[in-house]
Amino acid sequence: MTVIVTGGAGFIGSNFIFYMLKKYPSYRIICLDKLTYAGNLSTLAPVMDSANFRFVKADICDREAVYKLFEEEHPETVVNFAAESHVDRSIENPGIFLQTNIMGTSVLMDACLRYGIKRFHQVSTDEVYGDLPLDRPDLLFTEETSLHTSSPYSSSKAAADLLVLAYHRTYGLPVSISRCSNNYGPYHFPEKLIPLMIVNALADKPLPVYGKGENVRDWLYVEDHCKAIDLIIHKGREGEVYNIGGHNEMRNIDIVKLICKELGKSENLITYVSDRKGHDMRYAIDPTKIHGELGWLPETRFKDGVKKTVKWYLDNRAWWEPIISGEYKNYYERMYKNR
Ligand code: NAD
Ligand code: TDX
Repeated sequence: MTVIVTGGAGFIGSNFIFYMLKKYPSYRIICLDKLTYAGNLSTLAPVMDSANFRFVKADICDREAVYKLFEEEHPETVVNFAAESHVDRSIENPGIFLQTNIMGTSVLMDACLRYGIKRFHQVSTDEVYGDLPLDRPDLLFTEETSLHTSSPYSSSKAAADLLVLAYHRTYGLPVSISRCSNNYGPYHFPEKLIPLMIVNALADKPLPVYGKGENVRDWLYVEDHCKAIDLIIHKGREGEVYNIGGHNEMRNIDIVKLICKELGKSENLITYVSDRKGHDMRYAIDPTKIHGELGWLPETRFKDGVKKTVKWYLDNRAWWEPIISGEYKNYYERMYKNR
């Protein structure tokens, strides 16, 4: 089986590639990635020379490059992780989110139609459901929850989801969609909450908490997400959406305090800053469908996953130090100075 993994030089895509190469040594895995600021070729160094792995630098919006790759490789499966993924950047500059997340997805599906495919899997997000109130813990997102987006990022992901379902209904493309909650783990780009707090705390820099820090996210260790996608592409039903989440709701402020504790740093580093525009209050996934149909359950408990993640950042400074000393510095200034 040949699998194209788009966005495989990013956080979740790279973890998925490692997972797949280990679990299915007979599969051929092709990573197609544009290497934006969020893509890092050094992440893939451990597998770059594997006989059954190929890396191709290309933009999913580049029809010619995508068609050429399909012609060369004739993949059975495409898993689309490629996206602009950071909400704060989408608030600053929505255009590239629409381009990559919507147009890029349509180019990939056009290639699937043209060359034939067994499964196109779209990696989506719980953010397409909008948010839930803090005072209704009984409410969770199911696959039937209506789409109700808040940011340009989540709107672009919701648009892509609708397009994927339209290609299924109109052209019969064999698709599936997964909507996962917040991931954490190795290779997470340090613009996102957990890695940002770890690398700032290690440098004794302020830990910028948006608003009051009461917003809630449902955290899942990245490997559990990879296992869920593996199950969906092999056993999930065509045309279906599967929610993925670990019943692990945490307030941002409690996560930041936990990271301080793990690193032996003072909570005095915590600095409350002005809130994100349109900030979603709470996400919470109901994973009943994927559990019932495919037997998926999260395996890593949050307290173990956070310990593993903190240790990974301590052991892998060579991965993240070059990142935060480059263009990231300008981003950080723009986003956090005078906030
Ligand atoms: P990421 O930002 O770490 O990585 C994105 C990757 O896509 C990078 O390697 C980047 O170079 C590549 N890319 C961007 N634009 C591209 C283009 N036009 N052509 C080819 N490659 C391109 O993102 P992530 O956190 O790993 O998220 C991966 C996917 O999972 C995204 O679709 C995201 O919406 C979804 N998701 C993420 C989370 C999360 O918590 N991080 C949760 C649910 C869903
Ligand atoms: O400096 C910060 N301070 C802060 O308080 C940052 C970067 C974030 N936050 C808050 C905002 C959110 O409430 O922490 C929470 C998590 O923020 P992010 O890490 O930016 O993630 P989120 O906005 O929840 O989106 C993530 O989960 C869903 C991913 O980035 C998306 O790609 C995914 O779809």
